[in-house]
Amino acid sequence: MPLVTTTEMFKKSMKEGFAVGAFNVNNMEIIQAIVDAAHDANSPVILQASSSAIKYARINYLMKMVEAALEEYPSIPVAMHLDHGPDFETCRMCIDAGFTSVMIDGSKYDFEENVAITKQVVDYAHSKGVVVEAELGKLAGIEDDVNVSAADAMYTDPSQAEEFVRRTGCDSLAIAIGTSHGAYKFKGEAKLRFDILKEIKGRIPDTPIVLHGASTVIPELVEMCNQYGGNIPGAKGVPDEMLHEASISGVSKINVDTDLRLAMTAGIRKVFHDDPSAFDPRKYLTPARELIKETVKHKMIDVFGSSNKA
Ligand code: TD3
Ligand code: ZN
Repeated sequence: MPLVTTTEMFKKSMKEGFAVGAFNVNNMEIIQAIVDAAHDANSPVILQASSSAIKYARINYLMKMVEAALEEYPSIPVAMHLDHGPDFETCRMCIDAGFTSVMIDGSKYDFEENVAITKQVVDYAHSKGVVVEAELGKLAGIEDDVNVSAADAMYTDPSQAEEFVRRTGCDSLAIAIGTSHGAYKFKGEAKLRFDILKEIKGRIPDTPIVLHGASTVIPELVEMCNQYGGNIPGAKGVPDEMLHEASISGVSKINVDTDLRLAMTAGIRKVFHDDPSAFDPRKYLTPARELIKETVKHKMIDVFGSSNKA
């Protein structure tokens, strides 16, 4: 089937209590690993690219590879999404290039400015049949192009969320309940504000909720990186149990990038460690691709509950 928007998958996710994984892509191996996993799990899937990923891979290459994936797996619903769209122009470029979903991240602005820029993107996107994710509240940590210090981290205000969705007409809303981007999410115990999620869900029950910064920072992958020459001490993410809880508590989209990066790096490091004479990219990218696929499958089947929901 052609690329789909997230509308139907989110409707199903809210009705049946599961979350759809949104995985960041920037090269062929990552795209293949994710759609192979979606096929094996019979799961809907969202492929997403940030503006820096688009700069890296080039938009036409990304779209052509995604097109190839659709041809390979015609029965899997796939949405193509812009992650953290920084401005109207970038959103428009992606909409015009065939993305079926865009995020406008106005969380760096004050409330009124966020409403205004989001509304501008919604008007254009909807005129082209494309859906829009917006963000209210601030995540701590480092986003690809955005740098928000932990002190600025701000949970989403539920009453503001209601007004924001009503005034912008956005199709889904990313919220801040304690997650953050990258490999260092928590110093001590992992803690998410499920009480805030519940309150938001109570006020906007029909709006799909999105969780950013939701990688588990899978300990086995971190250990594997470190065992084979890496140095990533003290990394910590959101435990699987909490992501599962979120999946059955009204979160419809869960974003994962860091775990894919770790899987790729761990796979490549192991080959170089085991065989320092290796220099055929296929030799070190094949196990890396396999490790990404297993990581994505695990999330779909064991954590998000999206398997057999295609
Ligand atoms: O938007 N993203 C992906 C880009 C952030 C850079 O890692 C996410 O929300 C995923 O966050 P995580 O937990 O994978 O870093
Ligand atoms: Zn994000």
